[in-house]
Amino acid sequence: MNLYNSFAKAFAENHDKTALRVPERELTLTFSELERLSAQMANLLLEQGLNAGDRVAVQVEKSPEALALYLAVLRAGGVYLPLNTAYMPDELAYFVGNAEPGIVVATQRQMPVFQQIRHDTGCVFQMLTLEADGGGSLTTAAQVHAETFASVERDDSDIAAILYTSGTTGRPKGAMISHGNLSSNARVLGEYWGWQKDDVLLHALPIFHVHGLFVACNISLSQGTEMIYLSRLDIDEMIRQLPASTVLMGVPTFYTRLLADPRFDSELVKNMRLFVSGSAPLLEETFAEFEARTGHQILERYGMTETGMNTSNPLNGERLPGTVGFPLPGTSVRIVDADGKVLAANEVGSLQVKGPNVFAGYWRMPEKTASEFSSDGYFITGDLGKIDDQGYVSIVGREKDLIISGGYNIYPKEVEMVLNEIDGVLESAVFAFKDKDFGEGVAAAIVTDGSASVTDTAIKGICKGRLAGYKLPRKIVMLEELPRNTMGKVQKNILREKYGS
Ligand code: MCA
Ligand code: AMP
Repeated sequence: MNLYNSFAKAFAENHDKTALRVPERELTLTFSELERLSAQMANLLLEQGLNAGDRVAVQVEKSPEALALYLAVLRAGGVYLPLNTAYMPDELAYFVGNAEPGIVVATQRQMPVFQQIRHDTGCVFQMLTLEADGGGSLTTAAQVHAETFASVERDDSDIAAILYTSGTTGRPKGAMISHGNLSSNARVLGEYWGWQKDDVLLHALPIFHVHGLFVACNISLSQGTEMIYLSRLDIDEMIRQLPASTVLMGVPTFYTRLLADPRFDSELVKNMRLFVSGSAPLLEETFAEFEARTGHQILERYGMTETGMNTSNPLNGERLPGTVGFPLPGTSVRIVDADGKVLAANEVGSLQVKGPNVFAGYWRMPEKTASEFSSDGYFITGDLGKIDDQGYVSIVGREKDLIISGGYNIYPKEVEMVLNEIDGVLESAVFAFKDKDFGEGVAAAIVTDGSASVTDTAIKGICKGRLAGYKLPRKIVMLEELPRNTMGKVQKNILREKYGS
């Protein structure tokens, strides 16, 4: 069924309860207000010509209205396509050209960019604006519409959202995520993490990725519980709000930044029930320091855009640092060797998953989809893992060439493609360096033709206009040549060893 219907049930039971508290705007929104606002927006989307299955691309700041828009798209039977606010025009042009949305919602500032994209791609779409303060043509036009809306019928297998993830080829793929994927994952996580009626989630993640939207918001919405909704990670605000919260979800950077603040102590978190970490590896030292400071063990879980959440450390049993816990109920996880043979406990191999959480495939890429599934229907995650004899899963590395910085994924190929186009750059290799704040950062080794104009600053300046901020190389090393093996393949492990710390 339509994912929204599982939220609607919780909304009906919690009509007058606070759904969102937004300290920065001194605003609260009840579940009935959220329902009415999303109904008005859903009516507007239909008036704008949205048909079931049409994509609605959204590049907006985090706001309660942005969350209502997500609900409106679900209710209207559309496909929600959230876009990171950091994406630059070239990146956006690819997503829009590929997904062909019927409607684009963005800030007024971005309108010229989308107008240009409409012109260049020939893609026909309506445009609406939404600002961080909730203003814009979307909310103004929605106001005149009815406050009720009967959700468009959708099956579990119908697509609710497309989220772009990049790839080793540098060409992003749209992961098609179904209503069934999202409702099953939200239900399983709510149960596994012992969600309670009076839980209050402190929400400081962006809502254009799986973690902030499909884990954090979907659980709270389907359980009818309150969110303290911050526009971004602001440690001062978080410290003000922690005493009123019971659950926090974050990437490891959230926890290292909290620990760096002397005000963060056990007294501040005495109301807290659960701290969840994911999207990137949590260092064992962070787990230990956190426990020593607060008495709480961070619960680490593991997921992917294509699969939602796959595994989690237990709520009540032992949370083992350095592991991502057990497969979630209904999800099967296995470790296989290069021939697809299932490996014994503690052996390291390719991690594969199967279950109702696993996505429907890549948008308009049937061959790519087929190549990422085993013949018996397991999704090949590209992560290297092992399962110990108690069943705890650990992620020990990656088969894919991927950098994860502060929870954002960067595929080196995307950055190399931009670097290689710069006049005077002969070749480049992008790799991770260790970063205290973000876990990993983007480094680039560059071979130039010797021109004086190809400086560190010039390269960074050119990249800035072409790539989202978090993808920019922050460390550049100029080399005479790249280290290669006898097959001619660049040895990134050597670059990481020499320049990666
Ligand atoms: C911001 N900057 C970054 C990052 N974020 N650089 C590298 N890595 C980053 N993650 C840069 C900006 O471009 C800017 O550069 C400068 O840092 C300050 O930007 P600002 O926005 O103020 O940064 P911040 O507020 O300190 O943000 C850091 C952050 C944020 C809180 C760690 O990146 C964040 O919220 N990350 C969470 C990402 C996330 O939700 N991932 C889940 C993906 P300049 O100064 O040069 O302009 S879903 C997923 O992975 C799976 C499914 C899963 O398992 O969850
Ligand atoms: P994304 O493409 O943003 O969905 O990122 C998914 C990838 O993030 C996974 O394939 C893993 O490599 C990584 N990841 C997510 N959670 C964890 C975790 N708890 N520990 C280690 N890696 C993780």
